[in-house]
Amino acid sequence: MKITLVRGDITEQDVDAVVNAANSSLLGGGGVDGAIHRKGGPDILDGCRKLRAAQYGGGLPVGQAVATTAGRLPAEWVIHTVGPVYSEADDRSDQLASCYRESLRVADELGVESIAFPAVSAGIYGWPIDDAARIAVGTVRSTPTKVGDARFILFDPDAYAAFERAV
Ligand code: AR6
Repeated sequence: MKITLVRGDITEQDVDAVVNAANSSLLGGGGVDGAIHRKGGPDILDGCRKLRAAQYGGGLPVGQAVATTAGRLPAEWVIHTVGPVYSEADDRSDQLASCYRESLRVADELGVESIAFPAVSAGIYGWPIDDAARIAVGTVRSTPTKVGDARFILFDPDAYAAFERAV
């Protein structure tokens, strides 16, 4: 698998699937989630509502991933995953790693060749960026998948630098 780091906005990536750093409600929020719903338009929220009604009445659990279509985004699919809120007292690294593993599992089910990830949990959910980057890169590298092209899309220079160190 080829792993690439990109400075930029995940909503502009021309890949088969973009990963959304969502919350359990799947009904939108700030950060990456807000940007994806704003740019992608109402089809994405429609898909999320249907998933809630059909399968996830109680919300999507932390560490899991599900897909909807991508509306007006250049991508074909949005894979929504719910990162853990960072806690100093409680090591939630396995849950964060699971976000990347489960996103790749869903990508394989969809036959996705290229995927773009944000730094899940590293914004509003407060995960320290170096640790978030290490878990992200390590998990994507070590997960068996048919996805051949994985990109990490880093919004700010600090995040980009942390991912460079992790790679
Ligand atoms: N493209 C790429 N990266 C971005 C973009 C963008 N357009 N916007 C922000 N980032 P966050 P989380 C970076 O907060 O920590 C939402 O309300 C950002 O700088 O989007 O998992 C959800 O609904 C940071 O490095 O996700 C949840 O409630 C990284 O993406 C909650 O936030 C992730 O930041 C999830 O929080």
